[in-house]
Amino acid sequence: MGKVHSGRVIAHFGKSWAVEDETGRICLCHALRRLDQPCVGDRVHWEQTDGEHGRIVQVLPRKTLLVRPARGGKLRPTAANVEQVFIVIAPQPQYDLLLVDQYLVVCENRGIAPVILFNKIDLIDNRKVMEIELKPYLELYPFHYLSAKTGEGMKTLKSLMRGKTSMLAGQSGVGKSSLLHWLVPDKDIRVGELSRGTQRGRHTTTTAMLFHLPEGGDLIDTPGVAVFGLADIDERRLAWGYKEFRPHIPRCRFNDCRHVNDQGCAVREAVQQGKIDKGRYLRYLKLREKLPKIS
Ligand SMILES: Nc1nc2c(ncn2[C@@H]2O[C@H](COP(=O)(O)OP(=O)(O)OP(=O)(O)O)[C@@H](O)[C@H]2O)c(=O)[nH]1
Ligand SMILES: [Mg+2]
Ligand SMILES: [Zn+2]
Repeated sequence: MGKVHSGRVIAHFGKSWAVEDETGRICLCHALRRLDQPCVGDRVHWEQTDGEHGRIVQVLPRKTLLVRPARGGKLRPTAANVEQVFIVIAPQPQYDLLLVDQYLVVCENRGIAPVILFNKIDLIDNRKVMEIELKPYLELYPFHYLSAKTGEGMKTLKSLMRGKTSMLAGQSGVGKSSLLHWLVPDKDIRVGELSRGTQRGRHTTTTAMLFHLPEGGDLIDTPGVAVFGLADIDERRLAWGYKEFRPHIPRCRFNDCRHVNDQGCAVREAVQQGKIDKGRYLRYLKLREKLPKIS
């Protein structure tokens, strides 16, 4: 047994993990088989096996965990200790509020704070028109405008990310990579270095990776959006993930109220009274239909 070091997993390639120690040195590690599979963002204990290699001997308790579906109906850890998710929307491609709600529900259920970023604000002439449709979101969550093209709002974004572990989410084409470019100027250099170490350059775009922000804090980039799927969300969690439903749910007549057309549903009543936005409620019903069916 060598000396045990502390570190953080900054990239995951198949059966090996790049672990960074306090001094910034990166070591490629494998993991003891009995361990819960480590993932990017994990804080770990590891020991050196030879000059450049090591072995993860312990995964420290996670504050939050995002998972994705894997073979055999299992869930695989994908990003750990993410504190906030920035949900990026844009006027082009036209934002999809059902998808935004899905991201929000996953964040709420995973204990992660969501922030909504409206990117490509340079394409908008009149913010007022759009704000009517987005009003419930402006009221429920932190909401910021920005442009990765002109740089508007980037200073605010940087300050929001300072000192925390964040992630960007959003449909294809909204500008996540463009934002990442602003936030992590030396991203490509780091990715290149890690790829050389693992001889897996071709695969880097499919690898989850953690980047340090110049002003402090970290940003995790994961390929695809599988971590925001509804694989582990059931009916009860879905309703709870609509945070404005929460004060009403305990007042539903039945404990197992589905908030659909159940008698004495306080959520529906709140919708009728205009206390809950109707659009959000209708999207709740749609997401409910998308939930994996319990057999
Ligand atoms: N006008 C304008 N265009 C932008 C802005 N941000 C990004 N774009 C453009 O939008 C397109 C898509 O941007 P990307 O950063 O590749 O989007 P992405 O979210 O990474 O997309 P995927 O990788 O497919 O998920 C590119 O042509 C960008 O130049 C912006 O603030 N304003
Ligand atoms: Mg991209
Ligand atoms: Zn109800």
